[in-house]
Amino acid sequence: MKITFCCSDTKAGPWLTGLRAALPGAQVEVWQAGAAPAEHAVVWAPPQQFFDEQPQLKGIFNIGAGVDALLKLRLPPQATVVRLDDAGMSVQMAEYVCHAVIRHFREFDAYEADARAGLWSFRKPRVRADFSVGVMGLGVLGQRVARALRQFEFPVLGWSRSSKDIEGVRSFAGAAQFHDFLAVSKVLVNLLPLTPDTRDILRFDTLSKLPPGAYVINVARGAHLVEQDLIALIASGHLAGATLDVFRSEPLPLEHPFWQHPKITITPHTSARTLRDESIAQIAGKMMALERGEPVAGVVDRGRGY
Ligand code: NDP
Ligand code: OXD
Repeated sequence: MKITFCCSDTKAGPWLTGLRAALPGAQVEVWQAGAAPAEHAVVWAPPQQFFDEQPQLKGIFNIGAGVDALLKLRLPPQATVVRLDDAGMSVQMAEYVCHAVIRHFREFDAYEADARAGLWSFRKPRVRADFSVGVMGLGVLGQRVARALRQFEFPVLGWSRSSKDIEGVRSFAGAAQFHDFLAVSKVLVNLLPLTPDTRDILRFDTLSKLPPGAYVINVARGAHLVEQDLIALIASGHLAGATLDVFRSEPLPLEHPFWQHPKITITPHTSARTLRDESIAQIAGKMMALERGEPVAGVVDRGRGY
């Protein structure tokens, strides 16, 4: 079996070593223009030329959960596209989102500022029952996040295409229930895939449906959020602030207002990193299952876009 590896911004050496160890007998090489045809590809942000030269591929394994960038390319129509299915990302996402929710709920940012100013002052405790956290996207990552938030006894709501039955999580589904979901989400967490249906979904009219003083956490994709609308709604006082891990342009340009905004906390697309060893084990297992003609989890539905 021949495997070609084409991942921008990723050191190939350890991936090749890991894939070779996990798939003894397979020939694993870094793709170069003009390379011989392979059966399977392991990719992140490959150029169009890669697929133009490898039209015979059977399996395309994306070393990330989101496939929005991949699906913009012309892919071999017969190839099965497989994304990472957790592979150690969901626990990281749960940590990140719980940290952001709790930091906001307990006003730890204000306490940090007080401490730096030499102030010993208390704030009135906020009422947990008033802090419903709405999770957009109840897939692999969203469900883990929703369950983790329940451990802290926040009221948790979720919104997805199809309705879900998750203990302790109130499910809203589809466009028909979107506004009802927003109206009761005091904290909004975005974990949707980026598709034509979800691009710009966090914009003035939708964010305006959140209760006054709501807080936004975007950990999915920058293009879900219309950034100037967020700034306008914080300035008007309708939103309390935001924690953002993803941006329309990454790295975030130095002149961007988010860098210095006092009510916006940013991180550099790091909420859930691809973990190499977990990813290699998952990809190798799925490649062998595909070779045996068995079903695998995380197959992308190209029509749906995720
Ligand atoms: P999944 O495919 O497992 O889940 C997607 C969820 O979104 C599903 O619940 C799906 O509904 C729901 N959904 C999709 N389209 C719509 C829609 N139009 N309306 C309502 N709900 C919709 O994805 P993951 O949980 O694995 O990952 C989610 C995203 O997180 C990734 O696509 C990626 O962009 C982002 N991500 C960000 C990272 C970071 O470091 N910042 C790291 C990893 C991922 P249904 O269940 O009904 O199909
Ligand atoms: C992913 C990401 O989609 O890192 O996995 O954003």
